[in-house]
Amino acid sequence: MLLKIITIIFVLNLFSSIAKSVQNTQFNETKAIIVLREKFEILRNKVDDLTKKLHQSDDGTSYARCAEATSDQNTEINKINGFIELKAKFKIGDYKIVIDEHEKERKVLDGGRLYPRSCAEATAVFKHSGIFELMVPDRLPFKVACDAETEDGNWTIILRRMDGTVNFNRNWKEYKKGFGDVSGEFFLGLDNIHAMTTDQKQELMVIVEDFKGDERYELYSEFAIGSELDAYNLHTLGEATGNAGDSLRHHHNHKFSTFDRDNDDDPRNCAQLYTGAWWHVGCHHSQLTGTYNNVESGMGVNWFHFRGHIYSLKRALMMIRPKK
Ligand SMILES: [Ca+2]
Repeated sequence: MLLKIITIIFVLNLFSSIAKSVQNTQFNETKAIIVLREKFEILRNKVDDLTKKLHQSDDGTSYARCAEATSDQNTEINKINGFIELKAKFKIGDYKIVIDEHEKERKVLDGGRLYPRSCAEATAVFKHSGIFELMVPDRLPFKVACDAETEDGNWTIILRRMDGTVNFNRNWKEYKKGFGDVSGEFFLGLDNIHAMTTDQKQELMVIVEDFKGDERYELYSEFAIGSELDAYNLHTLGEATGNAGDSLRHHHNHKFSTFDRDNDDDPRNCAQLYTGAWWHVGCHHSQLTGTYNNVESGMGVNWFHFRGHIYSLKRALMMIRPKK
């Protein structure tokens, strides 16, 4: 018990000294602030875990002693954290860096923001497809795959299926955050997609390909999803044009569901039943998150108006770009 209290106090002291060093920095490098804030969060979580463990294994006396011993540090830490937030926000207005993740090359531009807010901005600088870091308001920077070629480029890829190497049958938390490998199969994450579609009006391109090499597309003039509070509702879906068929219309104005978060309109749990998280209704006309190569009805990577439910597509892409 004593050891746990000592550990908590030690971590809190470490935490406090990092916070002080951040406070005393002149903030020449905003990226450094972001890294420090991440360390800060890790330490905060560690303290929370230790406190919880102590609470669970204790009759109350030691926990009270520990809380007393650490309350001043906690107050100070919260104060400093608020200060860091403010400073970070202030610096983010100062300059813009575009990093080409393949070449490890970076270009600094005058004015604007710290990072490009879309692939349109990133590829305007580098003139080619690649992996870049973006940042949109209220989000930490995140890596994305940009497509500078398809139909005049400027696309940020938000979902890609191509070889079945990544498991897409995942829970709410993982869909919220995003997963996979931006060089291969991945999902960008619902929070990032919400932030991007809120920051700027976006159009959506869906590309689907079967195993015979027949490639189709469907372009939506507008696309936006709600926040987590709204279960990432697909509230905006503009006019569709293309030759793949409009298999997303059915999902317009529906909430997102995962196997552990059933927000569909069906007595069943669609995401669990069809092994794919989507804006399920009762259940789906499309499910680009389905199980790769699974040709059982509705289980695979489906785009109903192209190859129906008893077919799993070879390749599927969803990508967005700011509307002109
Ligand atoms: Ca249900």
